[in-house]
Amino acid sequence: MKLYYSPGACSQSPHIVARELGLPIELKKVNTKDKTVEGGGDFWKVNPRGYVPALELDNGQILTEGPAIVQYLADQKPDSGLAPKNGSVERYRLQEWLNFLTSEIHKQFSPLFKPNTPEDYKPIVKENLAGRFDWLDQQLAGKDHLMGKQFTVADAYLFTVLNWTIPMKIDLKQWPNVAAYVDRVRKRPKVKEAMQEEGLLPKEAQAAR
Ligand SMILES: N[C@@H](CCC(=O)N[C@@H](CS)C(=O)NCC(=O)O)C(=O)O
Repeated sequence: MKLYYSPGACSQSPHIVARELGLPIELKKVNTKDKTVEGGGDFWKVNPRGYVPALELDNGQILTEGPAIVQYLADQKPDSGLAPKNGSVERYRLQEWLNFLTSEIHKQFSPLFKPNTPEDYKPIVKENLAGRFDWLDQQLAGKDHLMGKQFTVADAYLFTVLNWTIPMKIDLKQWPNVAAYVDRVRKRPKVKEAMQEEGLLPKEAQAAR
């Protein structure tokens, strides 16, 4: 399989998941501005909507939308625990989280990254995100991960989007459970590996953590 990604973007979530599962995946780096693929290729032809992540399956089909991709990957190794069994109530709980993360966190961040967003709208965006972080902080109280002890694909997604608070200068210390969660997930060997592979974590920094 090939994963089309951009460093630090939401595609980091399926990248982490693939590594956690030990699935061999070829990484294809995309320039999301000019829609080119490193080494040659037109990304518009891979995903006509022009955004990462996109997963090329072994049969050549292209699967898009992060929440669908991470579940597909986890289902390649159903005993991994990265996604509860299909059809179980827990699986719907996972999907509840994935939908919350995609619509209420990921897409709330998006205007902060867009060059055409008016400056005076940005504080409103941050205020809306703060409200979601309040909720997350309550949900993470006394828990290692979103669904409890077990790390799931939802954690790969949440960790990825919470990292965007760094460039956006949102201090997670206001939400102690969320801050502790990010620190916990960042220490996972496969998470470190994915960040290093995307060029986000130099070797020295990795050793220091
Ligand atoms: N609905 C998509 C959204 C993906 C998305 O927002 N991708 C961003 C990076 S985080 C992107 O590639 N943006 C470039 C663009 O839209 O031109 C999903 O959940 O996978």
